[in-house]
Amino acid sequence: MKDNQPRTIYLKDYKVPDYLIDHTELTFDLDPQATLVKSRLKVRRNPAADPGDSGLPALWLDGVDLELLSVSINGKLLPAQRYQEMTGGLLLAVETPEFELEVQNRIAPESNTSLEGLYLSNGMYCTQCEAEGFRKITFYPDRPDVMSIFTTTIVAPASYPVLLSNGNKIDSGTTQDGRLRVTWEDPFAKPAYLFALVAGDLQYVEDTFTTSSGREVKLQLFTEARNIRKCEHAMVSLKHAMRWDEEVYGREYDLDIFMIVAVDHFNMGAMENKGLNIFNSACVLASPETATDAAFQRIESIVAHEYFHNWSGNRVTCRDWFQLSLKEGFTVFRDAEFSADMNSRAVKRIEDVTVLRTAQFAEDGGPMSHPVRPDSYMEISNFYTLTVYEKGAEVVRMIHTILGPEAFRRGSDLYFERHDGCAVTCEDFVVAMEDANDADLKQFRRWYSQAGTPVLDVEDRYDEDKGEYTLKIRQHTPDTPGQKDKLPLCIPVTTALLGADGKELPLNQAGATETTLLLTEACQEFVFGNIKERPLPSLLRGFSAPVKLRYDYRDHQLQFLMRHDSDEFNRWDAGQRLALNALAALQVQFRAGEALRTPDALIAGYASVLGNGALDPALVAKMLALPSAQELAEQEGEIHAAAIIAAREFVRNAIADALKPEFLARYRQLDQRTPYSAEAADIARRSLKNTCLAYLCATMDDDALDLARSQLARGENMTDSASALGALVEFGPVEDAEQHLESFYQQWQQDTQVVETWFGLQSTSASYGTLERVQQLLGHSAFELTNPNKVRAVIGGFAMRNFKQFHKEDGSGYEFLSDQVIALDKLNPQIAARLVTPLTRWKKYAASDAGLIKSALQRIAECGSLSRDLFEVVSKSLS
Ligand code: 0A1
Ligand code: ZN
Repeated sequence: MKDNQPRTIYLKDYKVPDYLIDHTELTFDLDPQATLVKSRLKVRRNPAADPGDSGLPALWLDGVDLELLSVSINGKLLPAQRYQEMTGGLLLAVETPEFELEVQNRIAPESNTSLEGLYLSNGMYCTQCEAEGFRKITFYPDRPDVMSIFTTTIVAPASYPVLLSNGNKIDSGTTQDGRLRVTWEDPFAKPAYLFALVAGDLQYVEDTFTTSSGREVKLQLFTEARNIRKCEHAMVSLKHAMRWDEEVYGREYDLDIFMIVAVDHFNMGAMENKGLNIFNSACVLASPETATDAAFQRIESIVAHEYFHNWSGNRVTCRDWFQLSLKEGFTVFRDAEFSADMNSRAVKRIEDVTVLRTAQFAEDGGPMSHPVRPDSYMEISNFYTLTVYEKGAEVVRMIHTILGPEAFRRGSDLYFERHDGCAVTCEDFVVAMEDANDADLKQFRRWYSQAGTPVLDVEDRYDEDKGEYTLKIRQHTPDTPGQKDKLPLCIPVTTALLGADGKELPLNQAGATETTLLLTEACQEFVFGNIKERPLPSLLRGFSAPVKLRYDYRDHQLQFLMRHDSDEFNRWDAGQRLALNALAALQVQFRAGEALRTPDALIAGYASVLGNGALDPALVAKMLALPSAQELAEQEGEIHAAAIIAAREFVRNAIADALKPEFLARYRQLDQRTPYSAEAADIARRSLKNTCLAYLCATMDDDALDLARSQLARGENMTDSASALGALVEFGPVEDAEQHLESFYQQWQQDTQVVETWFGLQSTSASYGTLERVQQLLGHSAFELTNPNKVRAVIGGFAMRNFKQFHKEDGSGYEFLSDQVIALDKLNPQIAARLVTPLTRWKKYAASDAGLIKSALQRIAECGSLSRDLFEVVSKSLS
């Protein structure tokens, strides 16, 4: 590793900025290798800053990979002794409390493969400034508490007819030498991380939205010409999101124009730049022929997420990056509720909880574990995590549960009103919730500062004579790196009690059948009186808190809950617990060298679900899905990869063989030839149909594989085609799979999004996606190491979603991943640092695997010059 190790930044060291920038005027003269950037800043001493005792402090401007050309103050070129160029920026001596600073610098967008700052994607200029990318564009106080009015002029050759930036277009024309010139002005003060610029030969679709107060907003979605037919779904989703934010949060859009641009090279899903959202193409472009239902739903939720940021993030932003969950946790909660309202609430919740349990719990128990509001970081890009986003959203959800919807809305109204135009903290959010409702969230605040997943151990007893039922709940949060001896949290546990007939028992005189128990102590008892029979508890309904709940349910009780629990989430969860019990027992049998025993209770449970025509088919599909190998790994104290794989494959095959006639009947019933629609009911139907198809194909019987072959041949929509192809790749004969893959590629090779799907189907296949095939894919003409989507599809698919091949006992998967991470780090540190994640969990694996994973990590560590991003993850994982 580097000798000059990256510095750790601490929340406790936060200081207000010394200077404010009232106005930022930027001019870009675009050129792939030599873009000229002129910035003119109106600088003013911050009255809130510490006055100090030695006059005016120097002004620090962040700047990375910039070629400095000149510095002027109040129109006069500054002599070199007045400023100092240092690693990471520029330090300027200051003589007056207010002045105009002009800086000129050059950058090379074409050589920028980090995809932070200004870069080129398929010949289109675009920017990504969150979190600290603006410093790769020009010298600036690149911190979110410096908010400024931006005016941006873009000059480019006529081959770039579309020139965009934030706000409203205020001027355009042609320069003397025939280039195009456009000026934009954003009337809302914003931090530099929300700045955006796009220049390209783009087409657009346009629509309008009339806000609740009657203002007409122009909506434009820009893409390369070949994708122009893939914009409709995002546009519809945007209008739904705009209406929903008015109705549910009273938030109206503020500019006269809202633009979205799709780009192929993008590190994340999308970015909420003011008035000019930039999207990863995969998260905005869709048509029925080319996108799966999952993609349609992802687009709806990401479009909404970015739009919602206009208030939760842009109008009210973060004071510093430790507060990231202020905008992300809140906005994820908002988009989850939006999606729940647009689709099936239970299914959305199940999907989110699955991510949380599989990946966030693993993060919270691993070397990078951190609180929702971290205390320190080396590289902030590493903290765009499931903890900050998803656990952060759960924290907001718990406030919503504890206060109730009306009180929550009062709190959010106060928060937006009180902090509009400001850069604030998570604490400010909680205080607004308290102040608006006269509530006390003192203990609740620990959710922001304590890392780790709390474990709840629940015991119960029933006193027949007294008619009293008691729940005893202990809570415990394990130690995490740098944090020991956690304090009890305030945990809402939504609960109901089921009688022998499967109905909920009344819990009070008014007849309420559900209550939210508020846990505040390490051990607490809750007594329910007037309970006429020994009940079965339905605990943590709707997953009311991000915890691991342990209660010793017997298999027959879980089957009972699967049939009767009126809380759909818990109904699904009962099935998951039943599957987890079966899979845990099978792992033990496998490791003891015993013959594996058929999981009869689980098969019976699945049979009852499959035959229940009254349930939402989307919920049935979720209930029939076994926990992934990754989720099973998260459950284990010590991970035995081979045992997990053997147990899971055995259970899947046993279910497939036992219920083949039922799967076939349901498949036939759901296989309707109706035109594609992305409505929830149709998505639900396809989802269950393709779940049935996957089980049918798992039998490897030719009649079942024929169903997949004919579904693929019909090619009615990408959901059905990709499911059929996936089943053939996983379960069909290799030559057959190869031939189908080849003809699919021939058909779709011009479509980037479909090619990404095609890569992913191969790399994640437990049977087909061997390391050799994955290595071949890296040499495929459609693969680019500089495109994060393709890296995620091939390398990420293999390392994160192909448990079987990645964990081959010879360690070849680990070696492969370390090679790729090392190569990627030179091009795109953010992506390298994310991709290394599967190696960071080495301590949880059984000794032989752990040793191999650790040495793969060590190889990376010994590489010499790692980026700050990768250094942080690797060094924390090895310590
Ligand atoms: N704020 C965006 C996502 C985003 C985050 C970080 C980035 O670079 C480090 C880029 C985009 C969102 O939440 O959608
Ligand atoms: Zn976000």
